Amino acid sequence: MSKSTPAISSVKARAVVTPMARPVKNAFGVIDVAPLVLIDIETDQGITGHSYLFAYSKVTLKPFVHLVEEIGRDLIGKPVAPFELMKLMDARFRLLGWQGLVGMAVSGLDMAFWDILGRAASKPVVELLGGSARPIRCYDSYGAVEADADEKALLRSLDQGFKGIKIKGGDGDAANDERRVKGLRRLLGPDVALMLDFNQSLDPAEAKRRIARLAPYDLTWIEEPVAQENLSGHAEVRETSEIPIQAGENWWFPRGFAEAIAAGASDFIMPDLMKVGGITGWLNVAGQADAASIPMSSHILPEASAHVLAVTPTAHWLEMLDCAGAILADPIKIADGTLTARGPGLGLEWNETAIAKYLV
Ligand code: SMN
Ligand code: MG
Repeated sequence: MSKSTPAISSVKARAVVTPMARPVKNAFGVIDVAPLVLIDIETDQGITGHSYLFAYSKVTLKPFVHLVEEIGRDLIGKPVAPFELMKLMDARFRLLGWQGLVGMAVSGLDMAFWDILGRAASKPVVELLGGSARPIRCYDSYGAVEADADEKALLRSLDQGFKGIKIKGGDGDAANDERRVKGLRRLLGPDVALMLDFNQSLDPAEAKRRIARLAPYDLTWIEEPVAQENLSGHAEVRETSEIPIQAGENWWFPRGFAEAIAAGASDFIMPDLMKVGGITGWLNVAGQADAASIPMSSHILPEASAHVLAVTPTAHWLEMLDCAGAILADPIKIADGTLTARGPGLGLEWNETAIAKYLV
């Protein structure tokens, strides 16, 4: 029973650029490949922890890999105690600041720490956290799709049991958004949740105008209508919106959520494990959301999100957007529109043959 906590012996990172299962057209362009940073942390007990980060840009991949390894090098010999390590990394980067690649690296390391603890206990992370693996309701996440051109894929999502579909807007004018939403609502029928993501593309006045036009289509949420750092702008949009506002994928660490909640920026929140401070940061925000009665969803990283949403008191929706399936030995499977966490740890095993193919 009294096995000691594993200690970190090495931290390695690799970059891959993999094909996306489905390109995601948004207000700023098309995401058609997934630049990923894969993290492997070895310990003195022979257990290796894994996590991955969606790096957004190919341009910053190399410095990102270097950053993960350098931050990790500083932690060699330390016991894998995520809470302690988070405090240490907070202190290390307090003066530099950790919004940006540093924060994503810290979050990725935290996820791999929890993976190690799960593997050491031969348990899925969700059980370490006091929960149990249970089916989490998912929505299928699309780009700027059209009811007619993308009908086949959308109907397949419904066949898979998805009860929610998210699409993007803001890539054209207000009439374009309305035409798309109207078409989707007609195709999906009244019982499927439909969400619209503006990816920060509007200013508050324009957002208010556009959202007013969308009121008849029973949207579950409007996501990131304005710039993520414009908390008062979010609150302003929310004040007149008949549709709930959703945001959080670009808010940093628990403190960022405390500020956003205090500003009344959003009806719902959706932290991204890569920006909220990994599992450790997520747990903090889950407590904030519970105390404030705010429904909480995830952003990408479906594998790890299935673990933490199962211990999130106000769990709302899991975003199904597959960025890593191409390099995982056992990619996630949707069952009747739900995803269930798998172990040991976070349940991530690499497909080394695929990694060799996509390695940068
Ligand atoms: C999004 C962000 C990053 C990658 C893919 C998709 C988007 C979402 O904002 O919410 O899915
Ligand atoms: Mg989004």
